[in-house]
Amino acid sequence: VEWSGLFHDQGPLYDNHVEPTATQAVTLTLRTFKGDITSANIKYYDSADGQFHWVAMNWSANDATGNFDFWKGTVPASAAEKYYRFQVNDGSATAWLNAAGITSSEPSSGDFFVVPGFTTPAWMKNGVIYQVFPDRFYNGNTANDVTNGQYSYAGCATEKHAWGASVTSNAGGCNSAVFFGGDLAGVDQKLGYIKGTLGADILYLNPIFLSPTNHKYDTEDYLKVDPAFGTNTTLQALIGDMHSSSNGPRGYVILDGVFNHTGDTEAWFDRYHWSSVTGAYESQSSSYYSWYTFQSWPNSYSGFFGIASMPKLNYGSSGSAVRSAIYGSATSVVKTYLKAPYSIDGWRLDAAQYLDANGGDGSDATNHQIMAELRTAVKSANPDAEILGEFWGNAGPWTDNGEEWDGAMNYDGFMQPVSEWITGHDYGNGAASIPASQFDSWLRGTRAHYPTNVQQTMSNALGSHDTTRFGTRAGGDIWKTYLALIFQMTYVGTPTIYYGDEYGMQGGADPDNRRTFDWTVGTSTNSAVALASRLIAIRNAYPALRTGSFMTLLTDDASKLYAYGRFDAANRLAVVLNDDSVTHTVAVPVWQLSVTNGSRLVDQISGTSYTVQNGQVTLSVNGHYGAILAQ
Ligand code: ARE
Ligand code: CA
Repeated sequence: VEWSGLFHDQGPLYDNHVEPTATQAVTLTLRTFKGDITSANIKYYDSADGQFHWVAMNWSANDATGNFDFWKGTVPASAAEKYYRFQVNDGSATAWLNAAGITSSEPSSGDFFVVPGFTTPAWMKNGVIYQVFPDRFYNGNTANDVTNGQYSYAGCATEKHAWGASVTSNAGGCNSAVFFGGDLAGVDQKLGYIKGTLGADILYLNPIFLSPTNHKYDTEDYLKVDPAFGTNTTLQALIGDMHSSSNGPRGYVILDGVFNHTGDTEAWFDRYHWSSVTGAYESQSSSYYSWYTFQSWPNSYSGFFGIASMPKLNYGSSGSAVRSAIYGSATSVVKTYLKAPYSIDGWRLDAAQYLDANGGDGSDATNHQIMAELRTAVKSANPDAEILGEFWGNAGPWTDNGEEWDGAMNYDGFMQPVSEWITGHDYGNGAASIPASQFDSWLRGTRAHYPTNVQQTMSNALGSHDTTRFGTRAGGDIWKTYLALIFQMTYVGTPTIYYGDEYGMQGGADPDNRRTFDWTVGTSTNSAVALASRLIAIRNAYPALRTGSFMTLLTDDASKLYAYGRFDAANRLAVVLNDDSVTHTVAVPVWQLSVTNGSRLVDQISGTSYTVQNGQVTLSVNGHYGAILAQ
């Protein structure tokens, strides 16, 4: 069997129902070299009966170039989740194909998923996220800036610093009480930049509810926007302007849901006795006592990573008061913001893996039960809302049954491989840059963790408020940001720009990764911003870059080149990336995409046009740059 002819994924040309209902059978297409095989089978596991089943495939057609055969087979409809792989035979040899790759012996993991009834939001698949850490983006209202002592009841002196001042020079170890004045009015005033200049249409805001710290991951009141960021009315105005199509595309808003823990100033806890409510910390007969978990009241209690200012919520069992307050009831936090007058479009679930009962760490079935209930609550308020979990590894346990999250922050399937390939930053594969072939197999392996509709809504960021800045990993080389942006905007998953990464903002670990946005650099005339804007426009122009197939075309470890196809019924694109510091001439095998000789392909970045000869396009690509060839 010629392995280089074999192809299948759940793109529109290879799977007729990527999000099947329980009554839709799924017809799968498998590609082989013409005449290469004598038989092909789908072997699928059906979770309803716990058995494997075989479906013989039939030859169906050739491609337009005559190089390939297409075989088809159908997995019958049912409500049950299924997993499939292919077996192909050429009379003497057998090969196996699944999402993890091609093998000569049968694989035991990495199968493609069929999850009937599971849909993820189309706007998330087709959008671009811009992530804002509100205190540091833009000060739109100086009247609400923090005043010294504003949150002094929380035990740390509040400090207002000048825009642009270093974030590392914080006094007294109270890093989180240092403010710069950014706010929601500022974000609203800069939507022309986010939606207009860049073309991003999804706003993800780090926490905005009342809390004494700049990051606000220690919530004091979930139903109140922090006064230093604005009012609940300011939030409504910002959401309204994101939803409006008058200042750019119709947009969406995702808020940070910090539901594993509250702050210790939350009235339910009230460690500093400011509230008239009797909090759990204040009395064992408090009606909120059971909302937290005390090992020894009052000073020993479960918290996020044991941090005293972040006491963990005790979710108890189904129907508990905490579950009801956070997501269950009509007036719960989750539903309040999903409904009018806010109408947010999704929640990013902070530290989602840890939500649990009785101070547990989330590693048992309780966490999944809570997440499934939370999904039901979210979708009941808005069926089109996004549930984006925070997890740093394989998030499959929360996504793959279609009952919990829609997607997750993609650290191990995007940020880490991109950084290891382009910057050599060590995430476990040594200090040197990994070869293109390893980059490709890393990407394939992590895609295989998820159903296709989850892959398409994974949040693909170069960095976040929890990591070093990509610009710093790249050693300040803006060309590495260019290359990373070209990959990000052409890869599978929702591109996510952490404010400032579009111009290569520098920054080390927390809190230095939260510097103030430099509005003298972040403008349409900045070369990286202009490239990001161009790339988003290209992504928006071609559905194939969002929901099309992904096919590896070339890995060249010596010259550090990588090329892949993105395609659907309407368009075939070939993306070429050069991770070397010098220009290379590269012959891209576009025959793999069934592009015919004599066809003209145009690089959507430079506008240069090329003609296909001998099944290839030959072009010269600058170091740390790329091309997006489209027919
Ligand atoms: C503050 C200081 C830090 C200091 C820390 C501990 O800024 O310098 O090290 O306190 O004293 C929020 C704030 C942080 C703050 C923290 C504690 O944003 O600035 O740190 O609260 O007060 C793990 C968790 C994951 C978590 C990351 C940071 O699993 O949930 O650690 N991320 C979320 C948010 C954070 C937020 C919180 C949680 C708390 O995104 O911003 O912090 O609400 C591996 C592991 C992961 C681990 C990851 C990173 O990959 O597998 O589990 O994530 O490393 O460490
Ligand atoms: Ca302000």
